[in-house]
Amino acid sequence: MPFIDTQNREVKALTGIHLYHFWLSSCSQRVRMVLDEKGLEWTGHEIDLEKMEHATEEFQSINPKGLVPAMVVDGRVMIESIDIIDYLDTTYPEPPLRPADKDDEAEMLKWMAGADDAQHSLKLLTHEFLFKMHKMPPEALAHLVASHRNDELTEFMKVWASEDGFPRDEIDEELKFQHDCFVALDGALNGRQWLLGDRFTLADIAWVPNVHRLDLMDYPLDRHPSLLGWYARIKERPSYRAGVLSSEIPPAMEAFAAYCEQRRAEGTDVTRFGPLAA
Ligand SMILES: N[C@@H](CCC(=O)N[C@@H](CS)C(=O)NCC(=O)O)C(=O)O
Repeated sequence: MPFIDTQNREVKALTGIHLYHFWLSSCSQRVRMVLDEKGLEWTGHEIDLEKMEHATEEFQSINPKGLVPAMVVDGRVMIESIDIIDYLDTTYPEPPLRPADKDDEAEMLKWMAGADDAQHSLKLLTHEFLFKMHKMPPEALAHLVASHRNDELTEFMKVWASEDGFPRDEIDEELKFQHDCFVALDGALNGRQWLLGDRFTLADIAWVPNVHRLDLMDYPLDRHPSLLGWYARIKERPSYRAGVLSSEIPPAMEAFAAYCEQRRAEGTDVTRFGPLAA
């Protein structure tokens, strides 16, 4: 299993399952859902990305990439949400969140890798269509650049915080990427309850935070009816409530909705970009 080394003595001394996470992080949401599906006891450590707690020396000594989530099991650190949920399902097999058939399991792993590949696109669209209402102040950017060692993240933030923000063609491209993913998901879900058929699996859990995020941006999910039906079924699951909804902060959700409304009025909402504009 892909545990990584840490020199953090306090973390090495932890017992049980500990999750370093953030309420809005899609990668944290999928881990919280699996923990709930499995009925596991865990201790949460909130890493507030808005307050840049992921840029502290302490957090970077746990996850050298400075990203959430990071899970610690009996003093051993694991990062990467897809690896974490796979580990949880193999280590705590009841109830199973994978198909019994090996070919189906390979298909499930492909869907999970696809959800992970969509992370950059999801991040860019989130910053454009939800977070842009609060432009990052120069001093906050300077602090992040000075203290965070993940160059990919700091370069991304520099473009986002710049006067021009993300170039239009990049936004178009990332929306096309998400749209193509949704077309593929919609096709796979046609006539099926879950991505792998009758059994709810890690593939469904890997994807639902991404769909939820696009939903927050007011993406017209009704263009993908089978995906929309699947999303409605997942929303009924207690693990969705526990892993996604229960940690949402109402004023933040209202602010996102108001910003989407503002962009709709300005004619700059998601439906004006990429394939959605066609
Ligand atoms: N592939 C990683 C991606 C982790 C990641 O990108 N986490 C995001 C939240 S979902 C993060 O920490 N972002 C920091 C930031 O946006 O400043 C995983 O699946 O765990």
